[in-house]
Amino acid sequence: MNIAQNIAAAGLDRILTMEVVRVTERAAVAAARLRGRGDEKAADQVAVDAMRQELNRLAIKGTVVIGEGERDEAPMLYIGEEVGTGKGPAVDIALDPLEGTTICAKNLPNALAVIAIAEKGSLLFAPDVYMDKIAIGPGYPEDLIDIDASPAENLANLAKAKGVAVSDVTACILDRPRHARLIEAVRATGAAIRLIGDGDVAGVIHTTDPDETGIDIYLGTGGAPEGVLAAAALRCTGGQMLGRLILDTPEKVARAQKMGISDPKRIYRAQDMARGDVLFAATGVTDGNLLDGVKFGRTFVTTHTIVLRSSSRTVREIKARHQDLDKF
Ligand code: VTB
Repeated sequence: MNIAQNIAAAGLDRILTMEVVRVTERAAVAAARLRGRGDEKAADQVAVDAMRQELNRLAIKGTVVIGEGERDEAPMLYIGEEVGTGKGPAVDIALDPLEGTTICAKNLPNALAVIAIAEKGSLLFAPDVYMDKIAIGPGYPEDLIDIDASPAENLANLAKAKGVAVSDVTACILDRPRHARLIEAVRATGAAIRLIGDGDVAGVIHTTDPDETGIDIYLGTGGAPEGVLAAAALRCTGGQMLGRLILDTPEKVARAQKMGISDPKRIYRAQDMARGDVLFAATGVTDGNLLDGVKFGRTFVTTHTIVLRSSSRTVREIKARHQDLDKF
């Protein structure tokens, strides 16, 4: 085999791992210009435009499978949109140009520009419904978490495996009225909770580095598209995640069925939501626990990106100083 064949046999083109950084960088810079302006829609729109432009420069034959919405509701980066130059490997793409539009509008921590690229047919085609999620970082025995177990059981098992008291464990949960009982149950165990306003992709990723982020476990219900993005990241870093779509009306069951989901109660593991070789990149828009936000200097712009690849499990952090400001 020559080098090109070797690379092809190894899954996605290695060069893509580096190229993809520009896509999230560009979206993050665009969104960051509108940080703290109170206008979620405008921030999202500029991030979408920027991400799409940069994505269309990539040498891929890409199809958006998780995007801004259905074709009739999202003019750009809609589900099914073909992206890239069309000359290159056929890949599936899950993206969120601005994960945490409200966070960005309020200039709070952990807004991200996010993308996952996988071999064709290997990302879960998830409808835009809620997903029940539970996730922990790497280094724990398989099947330590159980989506049907009580929070007390999951927290006790996690604490035991980590070798600490339950009161030394921190759970990340979206601050929503629907989580009132979950929050109460977690607090009853003595564990701490980090409540987040939005951004559960970041919330799940934070479990992969508890020493840095202070978060051991993610619990609760968030968007299914965000679930697939988070699963893609976990496939690359290690860690465990379980997700179950909440298909609580016949209409949602039918929508899911149309997307190829025959078992509405199926529990997906990270490796079921993002199979095969997966690339994941996220650039910080606002400062966060793992990534710094975009910084606008007098003569350059600084971005901070994490790039992950499942086949090699390499975690790259790329801090870029952009001196050519015209490119944004
Ligand atoms: C989460 C969060 C997102 O949606 O998935 C959440 O990660 C779920 O929906 O940032 P609700 O807001 O209805 O709870 C976001 O907040 C926005 O996409």
